[in-house]
Amino acid sequence: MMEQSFVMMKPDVAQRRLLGKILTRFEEKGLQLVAMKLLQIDESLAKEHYGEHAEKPFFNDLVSYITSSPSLAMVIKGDDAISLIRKIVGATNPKEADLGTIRGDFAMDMGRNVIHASDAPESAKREIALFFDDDEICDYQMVDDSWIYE
Ligand code: DGI
Repeated sequence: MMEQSFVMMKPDVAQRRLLGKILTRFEEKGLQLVAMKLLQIDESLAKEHYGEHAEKPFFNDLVSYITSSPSLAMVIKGDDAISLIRKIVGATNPKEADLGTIRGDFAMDMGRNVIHASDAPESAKREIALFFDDDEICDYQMVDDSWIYE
């Protein structure tokens, strides 16, 4: 099923000049970028995005990490994109993430795990709406679709 997922490269990625390298992983897989925005996330947006973790001991550190420098927010589309992107991203703890995944290859610590990706259709919908207006999401055909999908 065609799905859209919310994906966000966290502040360490721009700082470490890895934005292009990580974006390439999604493009090379055959996924389609339909929205993208570099933004400095403020405290209220960070707290809303990570609201489910408000009571966790790491919450304040998570909010200060996410607000520390610009992040790259994206909407990425493809067949079964939500679970597929979670596989490409790897486990939350980079030390447990398989090599070959983004977190497995580019990160060391849970508190610097470089990327966020929606974990379910409901969270994708909520997160996309939090970061993008409807008219910021592009609807367009890729010329290589028939070479990516059978
Ligand atoms: O969906 P994920 O980002 O893989 O994981 P999540 O929704 O459970 O947690 C959101 C973020 O919060 C995660 O990317 C890193 C941080 N986090 C989660 N569990 C811990 C944590 N940070 C620390 N320091 N310790 C944790 O146990």
